[in-house]
Amino acid sequence: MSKKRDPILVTRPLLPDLNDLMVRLQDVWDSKWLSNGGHQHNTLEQRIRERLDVPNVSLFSNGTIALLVAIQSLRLQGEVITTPFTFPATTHVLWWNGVQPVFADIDPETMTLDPASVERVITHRTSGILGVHVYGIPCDVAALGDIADRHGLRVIYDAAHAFEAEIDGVGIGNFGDISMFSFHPTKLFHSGEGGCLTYRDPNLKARIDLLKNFGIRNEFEVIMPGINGKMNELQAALGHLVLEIVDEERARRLRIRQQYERELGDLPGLVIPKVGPGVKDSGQYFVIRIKASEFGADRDQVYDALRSQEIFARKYFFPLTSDYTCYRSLSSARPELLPNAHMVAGEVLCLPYFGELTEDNVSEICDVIRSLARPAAV
Ligand code: T4K
Repeated sequence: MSKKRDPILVTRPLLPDLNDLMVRLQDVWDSKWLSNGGHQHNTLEQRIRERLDVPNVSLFSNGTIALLVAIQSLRLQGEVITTPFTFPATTHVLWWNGVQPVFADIDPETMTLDPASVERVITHRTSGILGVHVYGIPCDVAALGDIADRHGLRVIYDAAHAFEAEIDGVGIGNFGDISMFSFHPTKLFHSGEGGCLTYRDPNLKARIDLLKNFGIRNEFEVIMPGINGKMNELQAALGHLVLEIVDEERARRLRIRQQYERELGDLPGLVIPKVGPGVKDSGQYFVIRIKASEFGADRDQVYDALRSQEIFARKYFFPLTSDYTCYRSLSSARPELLPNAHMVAGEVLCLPYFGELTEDNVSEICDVIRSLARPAAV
């Protein structure tokens, strides 16, 4: 009897050889230096700066704290315009900074902030725009930059999904005032937990690095109300090793993407979003959109059918953050103001996407999905 396969999860972390990690950890042990800007941290920061092709980087213990510090470092106040189609962290960091999130709608194709919708909700209290390059699909950085210039606003990008994405050959971390990348284990590049900020203004480096270390200038001076956001040496040691195998993993994922596209691309009502011309795909997610009336089943039915076969796709990002109990009383959270975001959140499904998936795994996933499509399309 053939052995039952393991459940298929949406992702699995990229793991380097454990022996290589032991070698790095031996160095950490010998140094007796575990955090607060050690050798592993400092050298990883330099390597990430080169890989992302950005002028300045600060590493963090996770992406959420990094984003929290980004908002604090620019002293954003009042209201910040943001997308509801995201992970909770994006909206929560505004609240933790005492800033009111103001939701704008998304573009129905790119699923990122719609610049026209952003412009409509600007008030005299608006201090910034917080966009998300969701699934590594870039925001309309030119239009958002233009709006920011005309209204004197700062722009922060949540680039949690966009490690090494590029727009026309330019690293995506170069747009806006600050960008945040997440290095959580569910991310293509990770350091166990971790994240970073990238920014063009070199003057921000000192402030950001103080903010992530309690605002401590020296033994006797604390000059601002900072927090503890430091990446430690164990995280950084792992990050060094994962960085070496990211390219191979991305190549494996892009092959898996091609197989998905071959096996699902002809189904009416099943849309496979793409990053757009001139954009380098980060390889973070493989997402489909189910247009129920054309496809013959809705997204939830597809999710449930996969689940019944122990295939755990995820509905990233449903529900919208504007629908959370803590935000839904905000006037900008009214569903009638966010029609595209509601439509998209009801259609998206992230399929399993990581290099260890076999061709048979992908075919099995596609067969389940095809079995739900309207008979004429099969
Ligand atoms: N902004 C955006 C747009 C984000 O998407 C995120 C994080 C952030 C900000 C915040 O960045 P961080 O502070 O996290 O650096 C996961 C991740 O925890 C989260 O980092 C990520 N976005 C989000 C999209 O996905 P959950 O709640 O879905 O995680 P969980 O535990 O359900 O895991 C997802 C799958 O990964 C499971 O099928 C199991 C698998 N997995 C997970 C872990 C942690 C593993 O195989 N191994 C593991 O170690 O949030």
